[in-house]
Amino acid sequence: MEPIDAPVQAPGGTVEVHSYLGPSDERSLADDVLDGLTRPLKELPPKHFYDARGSELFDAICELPEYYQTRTERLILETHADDIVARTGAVELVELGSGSATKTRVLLDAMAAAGTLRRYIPVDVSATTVHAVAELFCDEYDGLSVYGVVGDFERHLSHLPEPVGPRLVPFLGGTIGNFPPGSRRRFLRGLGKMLGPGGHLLLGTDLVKDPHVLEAAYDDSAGVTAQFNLNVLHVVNRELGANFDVDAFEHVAFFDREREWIEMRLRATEPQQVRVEALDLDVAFTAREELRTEISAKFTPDGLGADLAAAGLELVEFYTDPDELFAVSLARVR
Ligand code: SAH
Ligand code: AVI
Repeated sequence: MEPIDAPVQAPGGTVEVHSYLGPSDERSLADDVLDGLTRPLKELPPKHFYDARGSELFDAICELPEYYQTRTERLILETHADDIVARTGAVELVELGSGSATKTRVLLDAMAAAGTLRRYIPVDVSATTVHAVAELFCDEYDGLSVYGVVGDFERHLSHLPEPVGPRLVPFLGGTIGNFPPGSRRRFLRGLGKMLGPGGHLLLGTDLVKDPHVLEAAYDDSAGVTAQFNLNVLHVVNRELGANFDVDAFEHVAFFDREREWIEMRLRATEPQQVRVEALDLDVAFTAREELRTEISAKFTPDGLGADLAAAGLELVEFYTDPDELFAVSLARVR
């Protein structure tokens, strides 16, 4: 698709946002729904959570007492940002699944302090967050050039501009854990190709820990994660003319100890017949039948090293917090 916005000169620097989402992405939701709802274990991929409301709900999750990930990853970045910038000499950040990019400021501040900061490239399927972050950071960071990409990081990374110097690619929040293990390695291998000369990946991963702590993080007492989970049904209702009775589904989250991942599901509380008009599809749910909406893998340092090695990447530094709840890995092409 053609870019939708022309560059704009803003007080702080330049900002441009390019969108690569179009009719083929409505197709992507349609294909995922058709494929996912006709499987023996019904499933929808997590990227469809993030419409404007889903992105807001995710931001609310990040503030929850039970969701230790965000504050812990921020602490790790605050502790080591200067080291990361010194080791990489990064002049630009290409952030995958940037969302509202609150932790990214820590890196941008360290780059600004080192005098290397030139460009920020947020990449996200959520158009609202890319636009908001692009405007905000362009205003806040003097002389920063922001090149926003509204797109799918699994399909649109070939549209990125050429690096302007050493590139750092933050992929934070543990989003890599939302890939199943096989595609995770394939995706990481693909990232190696977009790092450019001297480029580094900065990968945030949640670590294996007490299952009660993990399960509480995905089933908070205020019910925000339940709302986030159920939101995907609103997305399908709105985008594909479906008639899910959202109130007749309940949120389920459990840690699969064998696979070492959290699974989120939506369970039908009673039998339900769902019509998806845009697909001319009728789907039956039996009472208590579950729809899987997300896996969120938890890592061990060894497992992470094996994934990076299998993807042709080498670990440069492994940063963690004192309680070893979360990790941020700096890696480069081997
Ligand atoms: N990096 C932020 C946000 C994490 S939430 C943080 O650490 O807090 C995951 C983000 O990835 C969301 O903003 C979501 O819209 C985005 N996302 C999920 N799947 C995506 C995909 N396939 N392509 C691009 N962005 C995606
Ligand atoms: C974005 N992603 C890594 C989050 C996670 O923890 O898997 C999404 C999320 N799902 C429930 N709570 C948060």
